[in-house]
Amino acid sequence: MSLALELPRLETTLRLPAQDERQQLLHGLLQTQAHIDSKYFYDDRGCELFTDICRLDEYYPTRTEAQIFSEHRDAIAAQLPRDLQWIDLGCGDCGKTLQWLSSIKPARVIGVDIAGEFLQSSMISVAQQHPQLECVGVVSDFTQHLDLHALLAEEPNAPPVFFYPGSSIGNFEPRAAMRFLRRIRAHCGEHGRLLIGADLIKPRAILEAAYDDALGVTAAFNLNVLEVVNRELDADFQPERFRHFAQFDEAHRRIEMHLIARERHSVSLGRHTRRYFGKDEGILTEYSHKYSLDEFRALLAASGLRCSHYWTDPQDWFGVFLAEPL
Ligand code: AVI
Repeated sequence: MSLALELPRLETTLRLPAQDERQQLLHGLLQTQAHIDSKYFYDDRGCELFTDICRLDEYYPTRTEAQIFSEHRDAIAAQLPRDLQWIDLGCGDCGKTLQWLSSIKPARVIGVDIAGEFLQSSMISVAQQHPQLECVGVVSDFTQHLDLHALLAEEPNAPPVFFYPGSSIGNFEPRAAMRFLRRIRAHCGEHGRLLIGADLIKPRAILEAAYDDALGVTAAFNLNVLEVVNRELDADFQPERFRHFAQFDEAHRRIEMHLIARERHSVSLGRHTRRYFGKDEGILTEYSHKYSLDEFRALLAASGLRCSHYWTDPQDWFGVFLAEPL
């Protein structure tokens, strides 16, 4: 008898060739308002730093969402369809999914993430802990292209439940968030559901501290993106010539993260391109939108989804929303 575990199935649906990705990154850096897509935060070092952020006193979203999940897990699970396919969008180490499996008893788990090697090891770990469960990994930049129709159709009697925790939806601008939610909606059929976490609006001081912590972990996370760009574009950013800046923009109801040039200087962005930065000129690296309960339900409705239930913490700092097709 063999005790070897069969490797979980892994599919790759990355669309853009690396060269096009680099062109987009370069294009963003050459705009008047230079910007870097926040997906570039998450190299190995960036993932480690993000894990550290999630443990900071000031960064309340992770632990507040975890409290909501642990307090209401059974009530949430009771609202989900039976024999579901659980799709964890941006599953990372699948740590959050693992906490749900005994309550939801899915027919199968599909982990979706952009980081292929990491995804494979996460799916192996889920399969080891739940040997009877079918596990599929999908390597995908799902924020740009989400097409799981063929995969989900393999189990026509198992409704999909999309799991998108952590308030990652806040990293989209509202119109892009709506487009993304509509793509999820298009996979739901009649019985599919979306379980999603969103960070809620709260006093500025609490928001700004969460994105500019006293230990400087968020600053290190933000500056690390320059190391990623250096590798991607063969550029020569010197992170010490920039400083981290995070501010709540009241009008757009979002935290904006920037890297601000400490002095006037130029950076080579590969062999043929230079970009000049004036003193105090910034590179936009992230938006993190905050919603009221009503605003988030309205966003779901505008995306073709009805919020059937929601759960919050006692301070209404974070919301977990269960949505179904309208
Ligand atoms: C991943 N995302 C939900 C985080 C956020 O809060 O917007 C990323 C982050 N950026 C700085 N701190 C955390």
